[in-house]
This record gives sequence, structure tokens and C-alpha cells, in this order.
Amino acid sequence: MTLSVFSLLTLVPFAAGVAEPPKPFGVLPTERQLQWQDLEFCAFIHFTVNSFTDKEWGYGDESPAVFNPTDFDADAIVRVARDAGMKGLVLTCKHHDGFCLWPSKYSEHTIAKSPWRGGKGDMVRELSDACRKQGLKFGVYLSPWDRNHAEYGRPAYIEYYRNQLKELLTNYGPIFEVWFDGANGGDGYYGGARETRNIDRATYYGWETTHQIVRELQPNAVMFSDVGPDIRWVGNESGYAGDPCWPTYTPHGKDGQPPCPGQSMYQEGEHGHRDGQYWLPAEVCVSIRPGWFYHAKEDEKVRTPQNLMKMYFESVGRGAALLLNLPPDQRGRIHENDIASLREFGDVLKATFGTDLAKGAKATAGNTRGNDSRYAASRVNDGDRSTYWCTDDSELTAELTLDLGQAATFNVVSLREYLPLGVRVDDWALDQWSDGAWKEFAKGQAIGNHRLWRGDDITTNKVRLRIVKGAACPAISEFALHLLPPQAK
Ligand code: FUL
Repeated sequence: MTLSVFSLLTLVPFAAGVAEPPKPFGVLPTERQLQWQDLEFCAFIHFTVNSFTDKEWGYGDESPAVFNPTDFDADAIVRVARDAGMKGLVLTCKHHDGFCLWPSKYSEHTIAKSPWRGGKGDMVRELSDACRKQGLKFGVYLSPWDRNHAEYGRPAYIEYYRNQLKELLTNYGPIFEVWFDGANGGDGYYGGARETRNIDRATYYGWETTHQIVRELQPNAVMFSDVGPDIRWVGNESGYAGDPCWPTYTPHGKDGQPPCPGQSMYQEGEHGHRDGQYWLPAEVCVSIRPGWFYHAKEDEKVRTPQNLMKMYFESVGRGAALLLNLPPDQRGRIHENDIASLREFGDVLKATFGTDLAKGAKATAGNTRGNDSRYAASRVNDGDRSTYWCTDDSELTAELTLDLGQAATFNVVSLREYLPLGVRVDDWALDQWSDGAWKEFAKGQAIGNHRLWRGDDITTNKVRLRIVKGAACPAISEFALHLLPPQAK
């Protein structure tokens, strides 16, 4: 089992100290959620018959013969994602059209009936292998809505769906994320019936049983949907989380109905709820192009490196995760325009966050928990996310100063709370030392997994973090300073 950075703390023997760690506050993340929140930035790969028929939602009557990428290269796709700084990849193993990218033994509507690799290919295998080889985690999207299947809408389809899920969860190594889409447009081919089939979203899929299958076969995998159970949809496909975006959330149904995928007040996902009943961090899924699937007519509509950076700050920088879609083209390659944009974005991202201008700065705090060095101010800039600065229980407001020794210029501040203790901070502010006095340059609500501020260049020798309001004494694991180059703005 892989341990998140947070678990390491429990492996370090306690140094002689006087203070107990603070009690956790509110609802808390599970180990699998912590591992997932560590990743922050992953790739989404949308690929199916649509990539060849120029559609976004296949009707389900497409012949498998149309699926024939001429130059598919899983290693090349994964390399593009890895070079951009992505840590995982989620593949549409089956989209709404029902076509399977692996040779499922439960279906005829699969890659085995396509000309690709002479019908002997398995794209889930090739991509999951490539991910493992290059150090990315691998996740699966299996559309609950299936416009091809004759039994869709009836109990037999649920058995089929679960059998397919079992194939994906047992034959392809560790799975880090299982993606349950809430979309359902009703009409489809359905084995030739060509009709509209409406299902009761709350009861038809029997989600609890399906979730149990995932827990049994892949206990470390997180499950995504509009309403969890592990991670939630942020509520838009435009590439931003709300400000603030709490990882805590209470899913609400529509019109008093129970919440379920495809039937919830998903717009509330943008901000989450400060006192939400569950730890359900947000995922921002968005495409690098207008569509989720490749369309040649969108080759000139690829997001620019600057736009990707904006999305990064408005998703990862608000404590959510960014799942950025990169649709392979008819060759089975990521298009050159997408690669060029990603490369520039990825290079700037690495250069910016690769240098912490607060490293080596002298950190001092108004209060340190029990004067115990394990909770000292210096824990915020030791480059170790498993350590944190913390105050006495009575101190809900607090301040911490970084003395840089000499003037430095930055335009990005990065803050993190120590997540295993919950979200403790409500309001925060940042000050710069300027002409012999403190001057506030930023303030906000919520820190959580990650909070990035970016603004104009600031040159100063001292920076201060103020916790203005907290529900419990703060536990801050990171306070870093970075400089984003001008071309990234
Ligand atoms: C939606 C789907 O309908 C889109 O086709 C896409 O897969 C997106 C990520 O989720 O619900």
C-alpha cells in the first residue's frame, strides 16, 4: 500500500516534547482521500467511436469497425501527461455509446470487433501499463448510461454493468479513481429498439451495491460522482472551483428527493459547505478543447498556456483537484497543438513551483503549541507536508512571520493546512513588510489542501500570515513563496 505524506508522521518517533497534538476538527478525510488529494493534477482521456464519427455523445449504433486509430501509442499519451506535471490518468473505458476499449467478455460491442490491432488489442491494458511504467496512477470511467445495450433500463443491465466493473477492477492492476458519470439523455439504440428509456436515477443503479464492489476489489480507489461517496463533482465543466471551495459537503437532492448521481443540487459543489456532513473534496473536470472528444475543427481552439495556468490557480489553488481532458485524435495521439500548449504550461508550472523563495527563511510565530519544537513555525517551510506549525488550543487567531533575510520578489503564495486534522481555518490574511510597517496584500477564506494566491510582483524582506478566524487552533503545513514569470500571466 502506498502511504500519503501524512501517514509518515505516525512513523516518526515523538521527540521529547510537552504538547499533545491538537484534536482533529470536524469531519475528516480517509487515508484514500488523502492519497488522492496529494495528486492534485491528473489527465482525463476521452476516446471512443465518437473520435471517429465527430460526435460528443454516440447513439450506440456505431459499428465497431469505425474505431481504427492509425498510430495509437499509450506511452506517448502518458508521456504528454507526465511532462505536464500530471500524477494520474482516468480513461473512458466505456462512454455513453457503450463501446468498450477492452475486450469485455460480456459484450460484443468492443474493441475486439474493431480493426485495431486486428481485433486483438486492449487499450485499457496498454494505457494502464504505460501509466505504471511512467509512474502515473490509473483510473477508470465506466459510463452507467449505455445507449447500445439492449437491456438498458432493466435489471439485467445492472448485472452487466457490475460484471464490467469487476473486469476493470481485477485485470488492470491498482486503480486510483473510479468515475461515475451522472449524464443520461434517455434516447438510444438499445439493441435496435431505438427508443427513449427513462430510469429512476435514485433506485435503478443500486449504487450502494456497486460501491461495495469497488471497496472490495480496490480498497484504495476513490469514487467520483456528483455526490461522492469519496470525491464530488465541482458542479461545472468550465475549469474552476468556487472561492472558497470547502472539502466538506452535504449533497442535496432536487425537490426534496434523495441526492444521487445526475439528480442533485450539484451547483452547490462549487463552494461546498463549511459545516458539510462529509469529507467530499471537489474535482474540477474540464477539457483542453471545447469538446470532450477530438474534433479536427477544434484544432485552433485549444486552451492557451495562460488559460491553463488560470484554471490551475482556480482549481488546485482553491484546494480542488484538476482533471484535465486530453482527447486523442484519429491517429490515437494527442494533437500537436495540445502538446505545445501543455508543454509551455507544464514548464512554467515546474519552474515556478520548483523554487520556494521562503526556503531558508527564518519563521517565527506569536504562539507555538506548548513551546514544543514539533509544532514550531519552521515547520511551514521545511519542505515537509507531514509537519506543521500549530498553536495552543486557546489560540484561534494567530500570526506567523517569514523573515527572508534580504529582499525577494514573489507573486504567488502557497498555503496548506495539515489535512488529517480537518479544515480549521476560516479567514486568513497576508501582509508584506513595507516602509517599516505591515501592509495587507491578500485575504481570503479557507486554506484546506492547498490555497494559492497570485497577484502583482511584491518585493520585500518579510511576509506575514495572519489567521484571522479559525474554528480550532490552526495547523499549517506550508507557507511558500514563488515567482511566476511574466509570460504566464
Ligand atoms: C459528462 C458526459 O456527458 C460528457 O460526455 C463527459 O464524459 C463529461 C466528463 O461528463 O457528464
